[in-house]
Amino acid sequence: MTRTGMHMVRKGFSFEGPANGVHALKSWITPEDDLFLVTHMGFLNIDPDHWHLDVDGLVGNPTRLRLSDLQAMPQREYMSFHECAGSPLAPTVAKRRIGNVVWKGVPLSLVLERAKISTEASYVWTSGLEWGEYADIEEAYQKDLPIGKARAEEVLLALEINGQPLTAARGGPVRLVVPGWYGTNSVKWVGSITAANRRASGVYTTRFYNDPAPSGGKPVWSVAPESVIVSPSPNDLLLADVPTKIWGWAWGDVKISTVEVSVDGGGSWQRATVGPRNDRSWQLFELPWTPVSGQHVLLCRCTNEVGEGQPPSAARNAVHSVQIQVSI
Ligand SMILES: Nc1nc2c(c(=O)[nH]1)N[C@H]1C(S)=C(S)[C@@H](COP(=O)(O)O)O[C@H]1N2
Ligand SMILES: [Mo]
Repeated sequence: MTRTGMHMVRKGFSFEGPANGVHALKSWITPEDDLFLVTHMGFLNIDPDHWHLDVDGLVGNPTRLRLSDLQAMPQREYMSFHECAGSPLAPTVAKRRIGNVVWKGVPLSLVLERAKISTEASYVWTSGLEWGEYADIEEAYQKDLPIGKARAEEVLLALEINGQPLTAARGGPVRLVVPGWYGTNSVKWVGSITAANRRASGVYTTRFYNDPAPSGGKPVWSVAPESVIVSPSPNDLLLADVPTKIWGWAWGDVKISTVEVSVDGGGSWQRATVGPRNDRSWQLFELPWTPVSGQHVLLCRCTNEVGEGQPPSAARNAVHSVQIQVSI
């Protein structure tokens, strides 16, 4: 299938990220080159002149917006961590696909108002324009948001990342971004928005990205507290009795209040200092450390302001560990 002004490249699922994983993430704002990329069906290239967005469903004023229409609307910047939940086929495996970026775009709420969204709408569905197969299923990448989140000030139809226009691989010319929620919700190559009074019924909202829960599936929405050790990395040469620092990033939909670090494989824990948060950015944590020689397993774990922490294992936000060799 082809559509005017659009073509698919590198078909099929793909993931790209920095070669040394989280240890590459040394700056507060993650440069594009170090920010992971994920796509289920392949990458879509869209001619910006052909791009448009249809807003329909439970709206008083069905609307078609072109790129120039969005560019003429008020825009805002929002800093946020950006995290992939990992494979929907292996939801308890921690993948640590994370970065911290500044998005810029038109608040989704303004577009919903312009289309005169009905008071009966309780969900907003968004669809990507790409096509292809994932897990042997050929279906549009459609996601949904409950109306409260869809109207939240941080949810944007983004045109830029870190001050640059979105590239095709990043979902340009326009993608949805849902700060605080897992990356799966931030629909790339967005082409339609539908206001509805129920959840979307496609595979990406019913079968994939639902965690097992006693009441049925729990949608993969709000990001659970998580933290990673950036430094030291397993490749670093550390010397005994030389003071160093263990540091990394902690994040979650809810602000992180404490981070603890263990230098003995979880036997004992020490409080690290935790830095501020800007919008929904990640937060820096640090702990001074003067190691003794030998093998060490370093761990970090965080707690958010409502008291939620990280499970030790078997979860996408399980505690992160790093093995370090310290020489005499
Ligand atoms: N249209 C579309 N949007 C999508 C996806 C996709 O396959 N198609 N993948 C989602 C997933 S799982 C993630 S983690 C993020 C990745 O965004 P990034 O590649 O900019 O990091 O996009 C989300 N949006
Ligand atoms: Mo993802």
